[in-house]
Amino acid sequence: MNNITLYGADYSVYVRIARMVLEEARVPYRLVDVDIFAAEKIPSDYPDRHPFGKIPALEHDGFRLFETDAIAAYTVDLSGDRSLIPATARDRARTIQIMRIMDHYGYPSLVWGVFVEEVERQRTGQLDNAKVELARRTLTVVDGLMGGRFLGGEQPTLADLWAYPMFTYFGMAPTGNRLIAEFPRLGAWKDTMSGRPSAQATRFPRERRAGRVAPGAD
Ligand SMILES: N[C@@H](CCC(=O)N[C@@H](CS)C(=O)NCC(=O)O)C(=O)O
Repeated sequence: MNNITLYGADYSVYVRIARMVLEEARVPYRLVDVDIFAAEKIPSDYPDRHPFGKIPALEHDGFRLFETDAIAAYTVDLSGDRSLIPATARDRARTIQIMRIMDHYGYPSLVWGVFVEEVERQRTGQLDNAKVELARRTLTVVDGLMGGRFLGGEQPTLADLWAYPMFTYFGMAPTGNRLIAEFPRLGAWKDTMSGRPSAQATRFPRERRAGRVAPGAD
């Protein structure tokens, strides 16, 4: 099982989701850096791995796969540990529902509408109100669906691994941080998730930089 390669960048939300699944499932892998936003650095064969030009992509013994969902399902099957996927029909459906909410409503609003605008592009005060409202609605709905200490119940599931990287970027933006504070259960969940080894092993470069002690500081 130790010849799994994941292609992608350590700053990417979807690469981090795939990595957190691999880490939680204890499936060894190596990460090959593909910086999808730096055209000159993308390997010439990458379009064969991902014809839609996104990250991540995976290769295992010559078997190639892309789409984070498919990578997650394959990882769970390889590991033989199905605890990331709830056993009952309703819990499983809820988990999938939260994953798709994060894909379709959370990613465009939390990550692109708030984090990228406010932190990467420094457009504080110029956010698209519709995106901020979509982010607030995403939090309201996920908070309402939350099944216990974790999003899908009392154990971590794929829903947590989908949402956590998006919430991490969102929480780095002042607007995101303020919005999360309106939902104490989600705030507590995010803190719980941040302590998991899978989250620590896959921290975004921005988190690693923020955690570094400035020279001269004690
Ligand atoms: N549906 C894809 C989405 C992956 C995705 O959007 N990846 C982003 C990085 S987080 C990307 O590659 N963006 C490059 C682009 O849109 O040009 C999946 O589930 O893997």
